[in-house]
Amino acid sequence: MTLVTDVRLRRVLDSRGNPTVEADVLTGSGGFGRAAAPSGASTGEYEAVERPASEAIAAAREDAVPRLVGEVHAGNQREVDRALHAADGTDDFSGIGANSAVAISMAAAKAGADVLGAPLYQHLGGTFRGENFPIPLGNVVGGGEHAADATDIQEFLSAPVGAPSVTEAVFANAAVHRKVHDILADRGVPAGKGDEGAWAPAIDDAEAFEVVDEATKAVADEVGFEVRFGLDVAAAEMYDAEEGGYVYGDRVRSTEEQIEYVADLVDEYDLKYVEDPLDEDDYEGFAALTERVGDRTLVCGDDLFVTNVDRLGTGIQQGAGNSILVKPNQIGTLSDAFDAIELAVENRYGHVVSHRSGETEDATIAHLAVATDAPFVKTGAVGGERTAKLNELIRIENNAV
Ligand code: 2PG
Ligand code: MG
Repeated sequence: MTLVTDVRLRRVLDSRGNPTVEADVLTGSGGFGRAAAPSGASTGEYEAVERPASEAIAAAREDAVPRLVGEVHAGNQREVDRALHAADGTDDFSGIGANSAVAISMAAAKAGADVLGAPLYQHLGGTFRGENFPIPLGNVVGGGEHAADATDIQEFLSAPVGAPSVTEAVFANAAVHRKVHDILADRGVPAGKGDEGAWAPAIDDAEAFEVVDEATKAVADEVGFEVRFGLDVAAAEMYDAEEGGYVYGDRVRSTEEQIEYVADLVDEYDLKYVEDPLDEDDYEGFAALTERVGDRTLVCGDDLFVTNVDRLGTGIQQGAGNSILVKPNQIGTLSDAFDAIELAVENRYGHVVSHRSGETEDATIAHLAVATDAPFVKTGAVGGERTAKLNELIRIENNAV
C-alpha cells in the first residue's frame, strides 16, 4: 500500500533566503508526503554534511531515487532510511547530502502516515506515545552566529516550565518575547531580530541576563505559572585554542573559568537549561559542569552530540551532559534520530527536539517531539517558520491534525 511510486525534489527558499531541498514522496493508494530540509549557521563540526541544494538534488536523483521508487515502502521508515544510506555510500551523507536525505526521510514518513490516515505523530510514535506534551523553549534574545553586534551567547530561551498546556506555553513565550522588546525600549535600546526571530540588541550578555530575567518574571506573574529561562551558549563558536579559551568580546575565559561562569549563572538566574556550554570536543568539561549543576538544570549537548549515537555513547560513558539536542538534519534520517533518542531515554538523558536557524514551514519536528515524548522542543517564539511548528503543536494538543 505504501510502495513508493515517485520521489520529486526541488529547490525552495528557507527563512534566510537560501535555497534548500524539498522532497515529495508519492505512494500507491494515493499517499503523499512533502518535507523540506532546514539548515544551520552554528553547525557542529561532526554533523552530517549538507551539500549545496542543487548538487544534493542532482546526486539524490541519480543515486537515491532509483533505490526508492518501486523498491521500498514509505510506511516502513527503517527500509526507506536504509535505502538512503545505501544510496549515499558514505558515513556522513556527503554523497547525496544530508539535506536531500532528511527531506526524503521526513517526506516518506508523512506519506506513510497519509496512507494510514493517521496523524504523523501517531505514525511515528504509535498508539502508546507519551501523554506529556513538550515544553517549547522560545528564543527571545540572541546573537552569536545568528546576529551580528549582539550578545556573545547565542540564545536566551524562555522556558515556561509550569504551563498547564502547550497552548499556554506557546503564548507565554510570545509574551516574554514582547516583554523583552518593551524593556529594551524603556532602556532606549533599539533592537532588530536575528535569524530565529529573537531580539538582537547591541547589549552585552550581562544586560541580556537582566532583561530576560525581568521579562520572564513579569510574564510569570501575569500568566500565573512558572516561567524560567535557559541558554544556548553555542560555545564551540567562541572557543579558540590559540586564544586559550572562550572569546567574549575582548575577554577570554579559560575552560575552568567557563565552567565556573556557567555554574554561577545557573545559580544566579535559576537557569532551567544550558545548551553547549563548552566546546564540541570537550566531553571532560561537559562532565565537570554536569557534576556541578546537573541535578538542577539540563546540560544539553548539541554540537557535542550532533544527534549521533556514537558521540552520545561517549558522552554517556563520561557523564558529559544530561540531555541531547535532536536535529534530524544533523544525522540525515528520522531512523538515526530515533536511535539517538532511544539511547538517550535508556540512559536517562533528556531529549530536546530542535529546529535550525534556517527553517521552512515544515512542521515535522513538532510531530517528532510529541511522538517521542520529548520533555522540551526548541523552535523559536515568533516568525512564520517558527510559528509553523508552534501552531502545529497547538493543533496536535487540540486533536486537530
Ligand atoms: C542551535 C541551532 C538552533 P543552528 O545552535 O541550536 O537554534 O542553531 O541551526 O544555527 O545550528
Ligand atoms: Mg545549539
